[in-house]
Amino acid sequence: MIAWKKLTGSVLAAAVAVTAVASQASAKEIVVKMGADTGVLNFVPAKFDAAPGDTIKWKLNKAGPHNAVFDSAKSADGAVATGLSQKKLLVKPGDSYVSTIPKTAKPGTYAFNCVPHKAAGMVGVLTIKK
Ligand SMILES: [Cu+2]
Repeated sequence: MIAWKKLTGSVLAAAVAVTAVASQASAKEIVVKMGADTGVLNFVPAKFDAAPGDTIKWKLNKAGPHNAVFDSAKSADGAVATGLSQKKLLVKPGDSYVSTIPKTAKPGTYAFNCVPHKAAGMVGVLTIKK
């Protein structure tokens, strides 16, 4: 009886461990600051990787207004690029919006920029990896 209880306990522990690993592998949220802490017109990070199902939280940090618009001509999948775009300008620090990478998104690079500050170099690249 004691042995059976021990066995049951270890099976339960194994099940919990598997669940923990599965949740680590599930969708993550990437926070991208719009405007560096120093006030420089940058996305931070400007280059990052994500997987289908992940979300990108675009958060106005400094020196707005900013937006985040993907260039469909410079992206692996034009329709996905359009869907990820956030054209509305954010003005207040702390304001944010979220883009969700579709489960069916084609892997590759996706170029984005802040429309008002593109010429100033506020550009970035998302790489979608399976
Ligand atoms: Cu901007």
